[in-house]
Amino acid sequence: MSGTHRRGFLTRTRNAVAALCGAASPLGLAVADTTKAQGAPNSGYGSRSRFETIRRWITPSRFPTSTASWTPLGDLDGIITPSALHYERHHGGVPDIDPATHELLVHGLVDRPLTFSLAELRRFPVTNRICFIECSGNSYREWHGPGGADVQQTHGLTSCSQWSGVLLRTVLAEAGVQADAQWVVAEGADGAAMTRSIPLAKCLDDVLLATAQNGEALRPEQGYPVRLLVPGYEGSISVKWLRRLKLTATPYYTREETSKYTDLMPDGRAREFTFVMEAKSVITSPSAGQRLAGQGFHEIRGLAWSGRGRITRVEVSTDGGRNWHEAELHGPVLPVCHTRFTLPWEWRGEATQLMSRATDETGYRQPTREELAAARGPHSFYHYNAIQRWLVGSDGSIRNV
Ligand SMILES: Nc1nc2c(c(=O)[nH]1)N[C@H]1C(S)=C(S)[C@@H](COP(=O)(O)O)O[C@H]1N2
Ligand SMILES: [Mo]
Repeated sequence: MSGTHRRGFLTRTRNAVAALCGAASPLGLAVADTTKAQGAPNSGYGSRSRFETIRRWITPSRFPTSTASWTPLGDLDGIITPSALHYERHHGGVPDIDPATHELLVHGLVDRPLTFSLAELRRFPVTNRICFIECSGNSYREWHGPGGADVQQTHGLTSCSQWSGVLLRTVLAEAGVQADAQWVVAEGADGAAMTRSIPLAKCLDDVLLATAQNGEALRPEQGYPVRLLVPGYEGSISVKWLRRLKLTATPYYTREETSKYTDLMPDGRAREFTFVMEAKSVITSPSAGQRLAGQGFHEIRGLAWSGRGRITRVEVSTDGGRNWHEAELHGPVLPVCHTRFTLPWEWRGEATQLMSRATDETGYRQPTREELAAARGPHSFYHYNAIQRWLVGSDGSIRNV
């Protein structure tokens, strides 16, 4: 008996050695099984399995260079968005920029106007930061009732990456900021020449000139070869394909901060420069468009984030908001970063509603749709961060309500 066992073990060991060493094993143990097909050879740059098909959903538009594509949040784990699935928002398409000739101009109210090549930018000390970017238009359809068919279409204009680059304050110090400078006007090198004004204080705090995303050079869609990363502010401020920074005494009131990216209030006045993305959360699974496989145990999984800092608490309701349970936050819990939460749930086949609400370190708690609508009125488009409800049917189907 024990002999058989040992022979079994040895055979397995021999097979393992053969698998590792191939036919020409120096130990002489292995005889390669030449009837088995060899796998694919090594590759210089990886790709996903051909069986994996999840994709960004692209908003149908007559203007394919001025639309958005959405991160499939319901199909992803963890907090890092794969670069190939980072959401995209372009106002004039993706430019094709040669980093060897690209330059960044810093001028205006500075002692020394300067231009920087990419090679020069890369000589500065590097800062790495895991941080989300969210378009202020994320969830815009939800202002007027359930809009998106699934969590990708309701919440997919937020993505989270590790960004690397030089702190803007380091580069500004090289140019010498003059005393009357209060704003920095940033301009992109794309067809839209996207231009936004940013308070100087923020630029001297934590704004990055990002050249890398998740360890490698930025994707062209994310602003290659250099973009602004303005942590916690609405995505449009993080100007991609950055070519110019002008220091000024006042904001520029560009098209993107007058006709766009302002919020019309009930009294007819518009909120402008509404930079910060307030705390928000969503259950990514089970979520609209998915179906519960059966009664019994399900893990509720979701994401929470806040432009003001860390998420301190996420509560989940599995009965339409009557009772709330403390969800578990999975580390790392970083400021201005997607944060994973989970809650175990036993489904007994009842029709119900799933909801989550986030609180951040300032004490701010995500509002209900009714609270948000009361505060902002009926004309809002941007900055929708209300609690999301998923309706679970007794057949296990899930819909946005
Ligand atoms: N130059 C330039 N920068 C830009 C844009 C643009 O169209 N051109 N879009 C902005 C908007 S509206 C958002 S939400 C973010 C999107 O960044 P992403 O495409 O990397 O997700 O980039 C911002 N920066
Ligand atoms: Mo945006």
